[in-house]
Amino acid sequence: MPEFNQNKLIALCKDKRVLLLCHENADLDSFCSAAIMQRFLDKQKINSKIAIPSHINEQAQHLALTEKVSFILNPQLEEFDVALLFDLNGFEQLGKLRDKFVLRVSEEKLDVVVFDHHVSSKGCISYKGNCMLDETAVSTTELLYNFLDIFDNKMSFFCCIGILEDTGHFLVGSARAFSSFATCLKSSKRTYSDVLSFTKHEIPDSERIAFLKAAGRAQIQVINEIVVVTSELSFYQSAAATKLLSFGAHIALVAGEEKNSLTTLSLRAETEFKEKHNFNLVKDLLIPLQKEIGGEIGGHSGAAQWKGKVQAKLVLNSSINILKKVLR
Ligand SMILES: [Mn+2]
Repeated sequence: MPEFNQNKLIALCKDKRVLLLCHENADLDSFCSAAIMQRFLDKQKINSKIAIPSHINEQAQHLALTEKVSFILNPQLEEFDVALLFDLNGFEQLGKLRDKFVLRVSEEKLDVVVFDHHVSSKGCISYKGNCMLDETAVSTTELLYNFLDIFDNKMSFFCCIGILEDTGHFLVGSARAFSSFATCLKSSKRTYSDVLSFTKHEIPDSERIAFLKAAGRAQIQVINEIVVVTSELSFYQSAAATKLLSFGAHIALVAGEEKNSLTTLSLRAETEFKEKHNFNLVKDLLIPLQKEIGGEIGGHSGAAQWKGKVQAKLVLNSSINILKKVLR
């Protein structure tokens, strides 16, 4: 991969129409990353627009309103020369924008730079190889903190929010992540409770009921002393998988079919188990699963997702069969 750095980024964006694009259903990490980049580019006298394909999640929207960061929905791609992508490295996460985006890129009318911290088997999706991918960063905001050499108060505050959100309030972490967080919190001139207030998650009743249903439907398998739980839900698969870990599973798999018979499988692996067994949900389970039944995959070693048009039961069966081989 050719080396990409801050100077190349500035040269690429200078006097261009720059789009800062979050993934569909933009979350705090993706949105805060775009906001950090906008402030950095402002200081270089480069104008940019933050955009989201069609939906922003509740927490990111709250942050946008409170911190007065404006954004647009469904951007017109013809109006931009450069697109910087945050927290994604796959066109499938662009929602409705995907086809037009792929077209503009293939016609070489849109230069793309990717900033992402997810585990990826894709390499770089930018045709010029302009990618900043670091799967050791706990959030895309932390990746930007390492990448950019100018970081003001507000950028530091946004960095903290991305780190706290994507580590699930430090359920996962690294010495570097704690250090980045501490440094950024200090330079943000804000308090820890300010950061916490943006990452709070109110649980709606529908989600509470979904958790209880997931627990009720749980199927427990012990593979070589490793507790694997599977369950089925049409919504809230990822939150339910996290809950099943807290009930005692080492690995939790929750699958469900939504409309258009599209199935989502959310996977979680407990940190201690993962480290002891050097286990990685993407490399050890999702990549073999994709080879077997297709679909689209993404995520990290301890939290990942599969999407495709295969029945939930079949997806769970295939996953268990792969785990039986891997965990021996
Ligand atoms: Mn992220």
